Amino acid sequence: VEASIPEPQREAWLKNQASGFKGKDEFEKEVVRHVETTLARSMFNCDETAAYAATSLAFRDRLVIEWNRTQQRQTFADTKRVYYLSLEFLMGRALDNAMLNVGDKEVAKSGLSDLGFRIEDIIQQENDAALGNGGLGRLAACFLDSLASLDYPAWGYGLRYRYGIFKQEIIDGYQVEVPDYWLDFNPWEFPRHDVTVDIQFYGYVKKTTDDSGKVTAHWEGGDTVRAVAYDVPIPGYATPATNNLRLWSSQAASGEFDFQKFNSGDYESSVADQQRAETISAVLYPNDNLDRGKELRLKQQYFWVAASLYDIVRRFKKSKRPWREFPDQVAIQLNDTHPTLAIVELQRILIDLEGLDWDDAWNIVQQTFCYTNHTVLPEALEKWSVGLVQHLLPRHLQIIYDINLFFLQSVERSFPKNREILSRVSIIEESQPKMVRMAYLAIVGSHKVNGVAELHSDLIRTTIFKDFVTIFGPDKFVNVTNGITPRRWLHQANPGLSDLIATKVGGPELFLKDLTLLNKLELSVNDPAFRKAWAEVKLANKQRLADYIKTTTGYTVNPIALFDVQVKRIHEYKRQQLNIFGVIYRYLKLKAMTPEERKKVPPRVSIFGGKAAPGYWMAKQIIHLINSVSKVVNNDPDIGDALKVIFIEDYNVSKAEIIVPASDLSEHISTAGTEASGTSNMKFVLNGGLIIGTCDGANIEITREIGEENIFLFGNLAEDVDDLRHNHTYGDHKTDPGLDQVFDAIHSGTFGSVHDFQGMISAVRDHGDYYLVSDDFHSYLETQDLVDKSYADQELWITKCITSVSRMGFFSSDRCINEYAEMMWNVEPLQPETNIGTKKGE
Ligand code: CR6
Repeated sequence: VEASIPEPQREAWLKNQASGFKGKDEFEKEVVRHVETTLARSMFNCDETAAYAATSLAFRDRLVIEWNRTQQRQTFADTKRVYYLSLEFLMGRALDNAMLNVGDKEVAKSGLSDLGFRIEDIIQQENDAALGNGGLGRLAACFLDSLASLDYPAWGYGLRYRYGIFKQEIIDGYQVEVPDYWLDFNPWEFPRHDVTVDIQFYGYVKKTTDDSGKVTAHWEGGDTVRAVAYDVPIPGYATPATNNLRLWSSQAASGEFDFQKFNSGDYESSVADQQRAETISAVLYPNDNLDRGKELRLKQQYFWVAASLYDIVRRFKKSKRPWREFPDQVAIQLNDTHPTLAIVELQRILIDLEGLDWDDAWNIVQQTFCYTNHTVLPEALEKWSVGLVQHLLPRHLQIIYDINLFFLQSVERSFPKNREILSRVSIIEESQPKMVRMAYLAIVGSHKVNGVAELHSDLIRTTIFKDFVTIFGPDKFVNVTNGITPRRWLHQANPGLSDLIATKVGGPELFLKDLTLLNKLELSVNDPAFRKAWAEVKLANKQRLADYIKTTTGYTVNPIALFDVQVKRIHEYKRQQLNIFGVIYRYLKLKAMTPEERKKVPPRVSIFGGKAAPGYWMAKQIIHLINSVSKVVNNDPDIGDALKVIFIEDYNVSKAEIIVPASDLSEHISTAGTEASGTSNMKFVLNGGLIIGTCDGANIEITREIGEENIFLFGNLAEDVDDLRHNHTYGDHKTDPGLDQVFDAIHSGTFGSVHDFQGMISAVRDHGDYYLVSDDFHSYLETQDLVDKSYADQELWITKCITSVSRMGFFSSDRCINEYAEMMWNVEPLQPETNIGTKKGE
């Protein structure tokens, strides 16, 4: 706005403004231009990497124009914006998504073919942007897609990790972690060397009193690290709207090195300072649903939160509005408790730097923030030691104590003589050492708190946050069931199915923008041609996965077999151990059969994939067992096609795009009450696969939508879990006899040294079976038998699949984002037609 071109010269700009490709020729011209000029290559040395680079740059040019226009439009319209603060954005690849959202994939396909390349190979060249662990990070990515597709003025804020989630290699059956250096060439980011914020750490607090007696705190001394913005355009689908994801990178505040140290010969320490600063955004912590309390992690959190808030506040201040209007212009969503310090930082800015009274400031803070809780697992609830916060952020600790004091005083007024409740809800846990409970701070500083599926939202209201419901009333706690973007998870991952659906519901631009239109499919459920085409699409997807398995593992799997898939982070609560124990049981049964009997058994391929946190010993044991079973079963000549066990290495977003469309059955079998929502369950059903699952997370709402007859539910209910656990410890609990057989086989060395798997067995037999594997084992096996019988009736199976897909409209992340917008953020879309970008003088 400041460097606006004067009116008389704008003519020249408008005349020369770039727009989209006008057909294939222009696309080709752009690719060749980028190869020859940007990359300085030619047709004599243009490999697939170069072709990927040039294609991406050609598309990027298009995105950038709409991106700039969108930002201008939002600035001029001066409406409320949403800021989605997330430490994780598991974006996957960008090129395919850009082509589809912009709508020129066909142009690119034939253009690339003219130039001598296959579009599939070009797409494969891109590294995944894997800046997340699992569901939470992918949810953030789906939300960005929906926010842009629905024209909401929204920004994402995150960290630009130099290393994303590690790459997993399987060596001798064990997980080995390899660093993911993904940035060698990333055309999708724009460094903004002019957008920097200096972030302070450590130091001390000084208080001054002015003539009127007003006390002001000053945070002084300590270290400074510079945050540099990197912007990533987020194109909406079938709209020109292109939002911004701003990722912060850390660097030394003093420039490249400390020249004084350098000149005085202390070269090493000047480089060390620089490296220390860069460490902050160097690596994503690889833990899913686990809080480790490491100092560097807290530094990451404050670095990112402080830079983002500075940016948001700077943007607001340009509007010259009074502070009380801040919540009318700004909604900030906290994705889990990771950004909770933003609450404290905004309060600090308002009282220490802007001079507002505590109460006025706090009112603004509460009206600005909303918090999403993603777990009830105690080991995942963030706590920071008071000592660490004091050391790193001395002023913030004081503010946290004040927030807590005023909060507890208000609780005391409402619940006099109730000492118990005060200690239960205190933001400071009076333990040794004292801890700051981040979830409580997030609740107190927000005006809405949401869970991510109905069961989960009920659980947080009645268990971990029960007292807060009593204090604030029930309206503060809402449910927004998670969703997924159908653009990536149907259209991009499964073009065959998307095209087939389009023939029945009227074009992708319709149902990909309103997924409830899928319900029209139900009219075609008995149409023989449609059913046949449906089955062909599934088979082709299975063939594609079979080919992938062949090239990556060497094993041949039969695409006619039932593909039974469990891909997700490896976790005891997700119970991959239940699955692999079930597989072993099946194997033992097959071994006991005659060859004739075996021939009648419906063939199955059990497919696993997922990463274990590097320090999670039990999860690594599970991976090792799966791989050991795989080796034995797949090489057993008695078994043949009846059973194959596959572990797919390095599961990530791009692999999910191959795996999900190929599944017949997917497993979502967490101990009831532990999986907050799950989102891959939605992806699998949307792609025409059925689910075997527990009554947990979003499985319950999937059942409500698609009908009980279309899902294979089993196992104990969340409400019974506590009693069952109690019984393990105090009752006479016996391991399930089927499971005993499995353990005996492991003990006898069938899958290698028992020693390697003893921990998994002991967890069930000797340590209280916390995840109820034994309690659910029988019901799991019975339900798997039912699956076999159902799959044998292919006609009925296909009916179930088509019916389920037709009823999945609810699970679009568009529905989800509209719910957030209405219930929590109070923001409206800004339609591109209201382009007032030519307003004079601005
Ligand atoms: N691990 C939940 O466990 C949920 C996602 C997104 C998780 C999972 O059930 O679908 O969040 N929780 O809401 C956390 O990361 C804390 C996850 O991905």
